[in-house]
Amino acid sequence: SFLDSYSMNPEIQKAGLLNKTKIAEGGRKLRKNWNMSWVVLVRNSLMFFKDPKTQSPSSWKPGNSQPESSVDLRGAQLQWANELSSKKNVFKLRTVTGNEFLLQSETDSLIRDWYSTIRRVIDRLDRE
Ligand code: I3S
Repeated sequence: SFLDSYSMNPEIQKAGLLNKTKIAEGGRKLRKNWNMSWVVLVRNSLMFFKDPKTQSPSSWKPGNSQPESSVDLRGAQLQWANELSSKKNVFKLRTVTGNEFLLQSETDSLIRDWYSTIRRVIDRLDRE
């Protein structure tokens, strides 16, 4: 299962299910399309995988599954963005290349944990 590979992979700093939509690509605005995504933080990257619940269980093999997309956190900007959605608990992540994502959870503590974890990675990279 995903959790097995999570506990067996010491490079994974954090992983969990979040609601995600990409709202810009290279600075160009995109139409919102919210989907649940497995978000995995490994070193300096945030990786997005398809929600295993939307796949057949047999097709979900994290060891060999490719992320849908991956975000380099170096130079990224992070901010709470509740004004950008009718949903609660939304933050925006913007990469140096102008890709923008909204991430959201109904669970306050969970989204705050993600925010502060990503914040720490970005701040550490800024100091390097
Ligand atoms: O900010 P927007 O454009 O009002 O976002 C909503 C729309 O993208 C909507 O899709 P359609 O325009 O295809 O109907 C989505 O279903 C909503 O979820 C979006 O708003 P929220 O407030 O959920 O981010």
